Amino acid sequence: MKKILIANRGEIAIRVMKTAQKMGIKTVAVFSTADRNAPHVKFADEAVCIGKPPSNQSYLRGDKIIEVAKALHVDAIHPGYGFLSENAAFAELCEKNNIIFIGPRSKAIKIMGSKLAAKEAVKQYNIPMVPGIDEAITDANKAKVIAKEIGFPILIKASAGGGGKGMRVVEKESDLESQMNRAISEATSAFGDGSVFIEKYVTSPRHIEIQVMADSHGHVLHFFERECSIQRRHQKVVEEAPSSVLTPELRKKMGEAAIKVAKSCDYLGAGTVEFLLDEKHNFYFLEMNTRLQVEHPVTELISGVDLVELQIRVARGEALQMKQDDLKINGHALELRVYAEDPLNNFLPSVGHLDVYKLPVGEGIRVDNGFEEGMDIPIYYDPMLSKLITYGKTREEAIQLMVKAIEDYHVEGVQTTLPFGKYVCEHEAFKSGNFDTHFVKNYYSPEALKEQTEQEAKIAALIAVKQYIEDQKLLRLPN
Ligand code: MV4
Repeated sequence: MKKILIANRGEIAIRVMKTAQKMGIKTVAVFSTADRNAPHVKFADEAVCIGKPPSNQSYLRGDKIIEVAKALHVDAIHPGYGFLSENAAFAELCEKNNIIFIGPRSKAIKIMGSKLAAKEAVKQYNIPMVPGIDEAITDANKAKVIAKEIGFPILIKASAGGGGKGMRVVEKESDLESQMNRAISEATSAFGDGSVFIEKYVTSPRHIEIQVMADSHGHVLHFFERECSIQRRHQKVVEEAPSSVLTPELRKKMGEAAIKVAKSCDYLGAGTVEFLLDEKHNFYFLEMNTRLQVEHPVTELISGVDLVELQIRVARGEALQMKQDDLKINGHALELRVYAEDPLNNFLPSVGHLDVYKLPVGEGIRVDNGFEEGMDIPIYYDPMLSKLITYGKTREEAIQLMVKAIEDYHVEGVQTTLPFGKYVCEHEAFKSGNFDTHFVKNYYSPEALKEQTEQEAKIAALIAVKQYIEDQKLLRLPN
């Protein structure tokens, strides 16, 4: 593999290129006219414009990207996350054109893209799943019988849904029929597939996912868990590894379950198996994401591996060299997604010009960044500026480092989620490790953030005054 094309933009395009460079592989960037001067374009060995700013005229144009790849004699395409990364048709198009898709085979993408097909695939593997049904349901009377068996509250999910889209909680029987009809029509219009199913609603779960990697020689390894419960409207905001609630025994069980999920669909490459963990620490398989995830760096820091390097190696047919028992957790890592969004104004996108943009540096600090001072943030794409990642010997150290790194991250021109990240890191529930997926809803409000910011400003002012008085004394001047 001499040359790869990165079918993506922003921080993840740069992240992939860094590893390719390290491995002596040439890189090709593709870009839209909105990204003409973007860092990922400058970073690559070659770069080709593929269209107008909207994604469906550029980063989603699989046909154009293949055309560029063929013209520049590219051996493989890395899709990053989002865009074409979980598009089975694109993976197939690569295969047909003799270009390696750095990711799973299209069959695995297809199976895991459907929650019902995923349940079907893992059926024989003894993977714990939330009580519920494993086929699409349309008859409200049947649904009522099932719901009574499982017990309320129940959750209606769309088979084709993802990231919480098309989910409905039903508390009581009298709401079931109307909620089900709504879920079906919502799923039909959003995904072109009205299949819905029913599960017991786990009321206060943690969201824990396991990183897996599979080669083409039948080896599948897991690289431990990531705790992703701190999310807002299904958008993750803070992730960490390891989770503070997993015991070595539970970690081993979940890791083994994740490996079986990967085996059930003949997986290849990097994947993530999502689980819910209830209050009694029972775990349930939810779904598998068939891509490199945004939050992969926390896993890299605690396991000491370069996941992109492993992706490239297994894509070119190499066997994984390490054994499961060689893998150990070292230290603790946190990641904050830094978005150009205003935490004081309902997280509205705050696009504009980056007048000041200075990143924190130092031991234990990693910033996977896609922006530069002086740039405009395009309105066409996800407003994530970077991922701020900290690594320490202990969880406390990683949290302390995160607070310091947030203070050393200087952005002017747009509002960001940095103050929100600091609020989370300083919150008692977060520090204690005792939280679930309802953390943001339960503990965050703009007022609470303002209150904390004002308190800190007051304390800083008092310290400054005290210092001033001390200095005056030293100089024996009247204050
Ligand atoms: C659930 C659940 C409770 N019970 N399933 C949300 C996204 C999708 N991947 C699955 N999700 C959930 N499924 C049952 N049976 C709660 C959620 C959920 C959630 C899961 C992970 C992270 C954040 C979440 C926020 C709200 C709901």
